[in-house]
Amino acid sequence: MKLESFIEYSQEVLEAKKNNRPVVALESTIISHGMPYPQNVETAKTVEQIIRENGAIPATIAIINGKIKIGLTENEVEFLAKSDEIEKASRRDLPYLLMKKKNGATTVAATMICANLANIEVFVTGGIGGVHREAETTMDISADLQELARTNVAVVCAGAKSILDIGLTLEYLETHGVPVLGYETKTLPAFYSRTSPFEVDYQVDSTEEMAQIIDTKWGLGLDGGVVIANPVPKEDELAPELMDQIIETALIEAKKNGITGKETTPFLLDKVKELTKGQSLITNIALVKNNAKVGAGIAVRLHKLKV
Ligand code: PSU
Ligand code: MN
Repeated sequence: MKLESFIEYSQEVLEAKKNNRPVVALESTIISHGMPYPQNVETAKTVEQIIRENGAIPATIAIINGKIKIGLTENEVEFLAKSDEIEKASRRDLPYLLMKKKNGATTVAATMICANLANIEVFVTGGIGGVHREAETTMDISADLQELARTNVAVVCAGAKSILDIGLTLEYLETHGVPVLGYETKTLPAFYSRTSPFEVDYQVDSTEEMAQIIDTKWGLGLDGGVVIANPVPKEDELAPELMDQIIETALIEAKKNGITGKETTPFLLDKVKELTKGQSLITNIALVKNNAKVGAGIAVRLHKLKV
């Protein structure tokens, strides 16, 4: 099978490619499994718009009817947002879903793979997966980390959530040579909060320099991704102490309900939303929008380095 037979581009992305414009990838698990309807559709559309306003072209990625879609129509976004028959698609799921002509919402790992196939170098999301708490016995380590270790896509996120073991997540990334860069911050943000007890590898204060570091990494032949951690805006932040408590409760609930595997992250996100009375969703939306701005800036600058 030829690679091209698996991939379909939206009109907008095709034109961007033809006119040599910078493109930013967006994931779809956040739409199907990360946020409720209708906030998921609204956020997906707004984020695309922010990317356009900041000089790049958005390419939301998903598996629809067995095809890797690079760029989605409004109807496709709506479908992913509403249907409860969308698989959560990570690296291991791609062959089956494509062969069976299924629908899948791509995780960070799968979106990186698809972006890379489409020559897209910058990808904006909310939060990456990581090493889960108690991974020393459960072995629950997100495939996102493996992907960051091997696939050349820069991922803009709001740091790592404390549903994860943030310290172990950073150790994993260090072992695999994945730079963790803080955008205007020297502490690693914890998704809902601007800070965590951990430091990033380097603080970088401009999208220009971010682009130069990414370009240098790949120029050296150092394969793998880069994590750009961008803190949630101050006005949308949730207090770290409050979130720690809530996350503890959510983790206990997950254990009680016997939640494991791919269900874990969506379950925890939903519980956190319930326990914060929807506040976490507002924060989640705000941070993704903020990441879109920074990600588009990096894509534009990275693109300039190549022409
Ligand atoms: N974190 C969020 N929202 C999300 C996810 C993570 O705040 O929607 C999704 C991403 O798609 C990420 C995936 O790639 O969860 C990780 O899942 P797992 O831990 O099962 O690898
Ligand atoms: Mn997992």
